[in-house]
Amino acid sequence: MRSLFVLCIALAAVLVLAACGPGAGSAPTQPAAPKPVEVQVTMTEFKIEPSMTSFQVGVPYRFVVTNKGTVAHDFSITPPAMQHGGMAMSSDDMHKAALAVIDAANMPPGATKTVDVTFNKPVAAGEFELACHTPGHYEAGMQVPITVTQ
Ligand SMILES: [Cu+2]
Repeated sequence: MRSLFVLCIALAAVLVLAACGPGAGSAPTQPAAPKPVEVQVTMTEFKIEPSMTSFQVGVPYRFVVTNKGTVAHDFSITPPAMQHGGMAMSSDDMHKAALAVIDAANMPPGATKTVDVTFNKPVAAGEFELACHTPGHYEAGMQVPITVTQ
């Protein structure tokens, strides 16, 4: 008699588990990733013209960079070159310090490239800039300071 009781309990447990098993209820859906804010950036000889230069920490941005010039340009978000001993940064240094880079090889005249950036800390005026480090271009004026606020 007692073993029958145990069997009944076991059966009931199996039925409850089956009810909660796969197929019972749908999996929670993933929240959609926030849509990045688009920042249009136009590059020419020898100017960088961004649609904005003030950004916010934690907001995803998509830099849409178009080369409207007649030679290749590169795009980076880097500390000002003058902070590196007064000389233009080498390509290696530039890559190490950069928050984002699009190489000149990928930006021939007419090309549009995108790079996504989410700033994770505030940036004071003069700490970072949008720049082209193709030899001679930076010095010719291809740099625009940016700020990032909390
Ligand atoms: Cu350039």
